[in-house]
Amino acid sequence: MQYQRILSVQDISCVGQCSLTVALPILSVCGLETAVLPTAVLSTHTGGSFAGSGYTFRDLSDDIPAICAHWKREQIRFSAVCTGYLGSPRQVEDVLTLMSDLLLPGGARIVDPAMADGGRLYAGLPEALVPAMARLAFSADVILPNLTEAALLTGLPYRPVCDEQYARELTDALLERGAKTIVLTGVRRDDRTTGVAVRTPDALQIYTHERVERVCHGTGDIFTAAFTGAYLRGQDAFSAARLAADFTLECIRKTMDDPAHWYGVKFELALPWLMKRLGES
Ligand code: PXL
Repeated sequence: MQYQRILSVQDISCVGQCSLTVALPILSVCGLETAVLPTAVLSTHTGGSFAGSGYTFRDLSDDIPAICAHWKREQIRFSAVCTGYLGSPRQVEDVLTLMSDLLLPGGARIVDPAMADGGRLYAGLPEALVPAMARLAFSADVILPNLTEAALLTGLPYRPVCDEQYARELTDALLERGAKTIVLTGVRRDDRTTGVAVRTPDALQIYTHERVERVCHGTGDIFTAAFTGAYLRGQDAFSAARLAADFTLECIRKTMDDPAHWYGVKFELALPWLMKRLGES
């Protein structure tokens, strides 16, 4: 594998095992040099009991253009840009600009439109983020929406249970709007299983695996980081999605015995598993 430098663009939630604090270690384990562009610094993430708890939020939007201009002057370039939680339409515009300025020719644009779950936008995010995120998503090479985000990006109704038919409807609508490769998470055919659908114009493939009965924060970010690592190491999208789903499940398993650990998953304990699986592929 060629050594690659990639850029992860999302917030730092200082406590909460999500966004940059999970992406950086996971991408490093995957053998990728990972630069970061923090979009905001929060004391915690905004999910679960943290919503309405008085978390701090320092918006770093004013710093982003100057950071990117410095990199541009220094001819720092990236073989991929991977984005997650963004706080405003303005940040989305800045990400579109940095992708055209700082990506190497042929560089990958990987977008997790991390803005919603369970049928609702995350606490504190403006409605105007949705059309902005749609512009970013439909310019990307790979997008990784959950069901809520896919529904918001297409305007189709959100349904919490996703059979193959609904996965096809959502991904058809995403393809029509310009998506290229779609990795749709939360594809749940029954109560015991869940899975991930990988859709290209040519095919729809679904990987189904055991469903663990536990609400887990940050698992979308963990899935996206593991997918990105495996994909940039040369795995095809379906193999990378399968590996990322297995890794995410492993992270949840490592947390199951500790109900007090509600705000994230103990992904650190599963990093050796990830390294081993990557070594085998
Ligand atoms: O895990 C997604 C995420 C990332 N960043 C922040 C969040 C969330 C989800 O709630 O609040 C700040």
